[in-house]
Amino acid sequence: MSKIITVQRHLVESQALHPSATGDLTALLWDLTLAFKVIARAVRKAGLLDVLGQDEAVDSNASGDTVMKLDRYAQDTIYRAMDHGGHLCCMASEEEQELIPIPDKYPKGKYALSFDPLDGSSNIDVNVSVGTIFSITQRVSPEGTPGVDADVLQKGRELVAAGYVIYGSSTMLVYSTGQGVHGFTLDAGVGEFLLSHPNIRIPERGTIYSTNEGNSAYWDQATRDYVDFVKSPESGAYKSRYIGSMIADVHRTLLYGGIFLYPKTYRKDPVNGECKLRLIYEAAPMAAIVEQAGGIATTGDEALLDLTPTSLHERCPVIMGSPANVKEYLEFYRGERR
Ligand code: FBP
Repeated sequence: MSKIITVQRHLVESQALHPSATGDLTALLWDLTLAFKVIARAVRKAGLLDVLGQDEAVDSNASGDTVMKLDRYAQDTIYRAMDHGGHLCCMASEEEQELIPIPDKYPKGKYALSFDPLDGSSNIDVNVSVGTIFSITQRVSPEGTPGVDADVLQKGRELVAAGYVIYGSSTMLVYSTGQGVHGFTLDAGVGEFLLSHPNIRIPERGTIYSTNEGNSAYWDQATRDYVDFVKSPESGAYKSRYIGSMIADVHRTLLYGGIFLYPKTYRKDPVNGECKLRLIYEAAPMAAIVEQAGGIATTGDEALLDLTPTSLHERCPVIMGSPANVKEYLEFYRGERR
């Protein structure tokens, strides 16, 4: 019989590989998994509980997006699970304009937590997979003091941990602390995340491309040429798959291979263009997972993990997936192919 490895056991065993580890990061991630279980239960019962639909209490979030009740529930659940453990100096959420301080009554820890409480919120009411994305940085501000923006505004290469939870046909936690990417499936009966996908490696090449082609008229010419190429007989049999939840589209790309693109569009600003996905809450953590699994994550011009955010709600172009597919895209992007 195969070993039953809970995420807690995996965290402790991974920690043992770091002689200097104090157990703080392990305890932080441990606390987070409780929040994920509570959110998973609410998502499972979303149709029965009064958590579907728009949150009348709050009109829109930091980025002007409609806030759904389940977003708010997920936000509050993570905040309440993480504010008192003494591991964090601050938090940052896609749903909050400003940095979230740790209450005065609680100790300030050495890490900062950034998260998108419920990614894919436009899919909540139609029972399509949604998820929570998180990343952790080591603070740069003085020990014991309240955290500041700089603790969160760090390039993706500085992340000490990143991951996501997908609330789909099953609930799965996928995370990395820099020692590979590992997937755990929630056994609701036992109430434990059990190791089901150890050491995930993205396939070298895949035949699935994932993007919102509804935006294609507003893409740069190179991106349009690339997508025309993957749709052409010359490229062989590519399939188009787009769920509209980054977490679900990237999770599929991680397991099946292929490419996920949310490039810049030149709709609102024909000169500079605009981006949809957020660097801190969506792009950097997913890029950390994809790169750790052997894939490539880029803006087209540079690696996503080399971007240093200058504001909490900064957005960026996102192209990530299997190395062969992303390299092919970059050949078009750099004008080496048409
Ligand atoms: P939220 O985090 O507000 O849900 O927005 C992000 C997102 O839903 C991504 O998950 C997804 O990839 C993208 O927006 C879908 O955008 P579009 O509807 O323009 O295709």
